[in-house]
Amino acid sequence: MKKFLDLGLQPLANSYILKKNLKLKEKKFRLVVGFETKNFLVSILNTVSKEKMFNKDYPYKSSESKTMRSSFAKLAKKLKAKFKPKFSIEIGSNDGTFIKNFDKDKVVGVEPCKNLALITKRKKYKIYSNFWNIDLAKKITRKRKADLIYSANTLSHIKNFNEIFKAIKYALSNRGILVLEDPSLLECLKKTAYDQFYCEHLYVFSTISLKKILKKFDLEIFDVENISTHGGSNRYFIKKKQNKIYNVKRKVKNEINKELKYGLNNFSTFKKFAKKVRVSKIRLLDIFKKVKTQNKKIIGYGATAKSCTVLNYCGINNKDIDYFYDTTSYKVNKYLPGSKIKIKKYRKLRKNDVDYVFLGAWNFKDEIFKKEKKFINQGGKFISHVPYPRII
Ligand code: JHZ
Repeated sequence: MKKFLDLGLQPLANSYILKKNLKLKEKKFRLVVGFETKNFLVSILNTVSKEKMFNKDYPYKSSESKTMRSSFAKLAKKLKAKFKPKFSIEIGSNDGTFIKNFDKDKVVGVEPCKNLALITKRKKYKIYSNFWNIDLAKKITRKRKADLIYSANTLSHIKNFNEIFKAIKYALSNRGILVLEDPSLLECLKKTAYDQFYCEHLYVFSTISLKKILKKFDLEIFDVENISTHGGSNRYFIKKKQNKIYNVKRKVKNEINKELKYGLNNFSTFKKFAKKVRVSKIRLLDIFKKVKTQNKKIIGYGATAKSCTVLNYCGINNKDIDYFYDTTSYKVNKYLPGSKIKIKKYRKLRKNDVDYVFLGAWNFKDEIFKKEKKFINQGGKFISHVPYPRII
């Protein structure tokens, strides 16, 4: 593992602080990112235990954005029509935004965060509130194997590949497919979106790295789609090697060629990226300084896990940003880890209240700009650090 990026001491991204705990010392870890030359895998070096990150108070809910709700609904419709799964499993079902598009007797969810599992259980879906592993795979598929396993923004959060993919292979029926969706390393590098790295994102996958990992389990990618969610993700369609129902599409080779052309197999590419990250920090701080000297008020929009990395890496705190707006009830009235910026219940932006808005949820820029059209028309401005620090 060769290190290429040091994002400094970071708190746990989704550990929003209660007011009464503001004075307590936060647990921090050094966020260092490295490249494994053998597998071309990019991952963070110091990891935090899964139980610390994914617990009964997990704050992130997929249903908070219209973009995700409609992306999941559209995908569910497509998967049902194309693959006709009799039984499906979702690994990391969050608050049920995806599985609610399936019949209750044809799907189960796996969600270790008990508060989220409960939301879906209340809607009468079968949810296993455990971490995905081989024992659970055996339990779930005792009577029937899965024709579809879906997992979005979850496998990049799990450390033990051996257990994970073995369990997936075990749980899949002979015609079964695995559909994975995670942020794309290529997009992350192209956009200098270094905030894709935080405690939960152990990996940011490339197609070339995933292909190598899957090979060890006799699994292979037969199709890939570039999708816009979470700042640019890849959706992989994966099957057992012996499954000959689906041919490997040309698109897979094209994606691999695109990544090789960009140099995702070369350490020097990541050294260059790290340099761009350092420049991005300087430019973002310049913008904040400029705006602050004009006595303008800055607030944040979308108290994302990603924001944690940016704010703590750049040393931006509650002196620079008055507060954040977020629609998630679990986050409201708490404080962002490290930077200790208060999170307030979302209100539509008004130019009378605020001049500049730091876009923590830059991945939902289109959705947010649509919602805040009035503020923009009134001359309100946004600050974004992706793909490069700028005022919009
Ligand atoms: P969003 C989380 O990351 C954590 P985060 C996790 N590790 C992961 O991989 C991704 O999700 C999938 C709010 N919001 O999706 C809602 C508004 O307030 O970028 C959310 O708190 N108003 C599992 O946290 C946040 O922004 C809005 O109009 O980086 C978005 O978080 C919209 C659209 C969102 O993920």
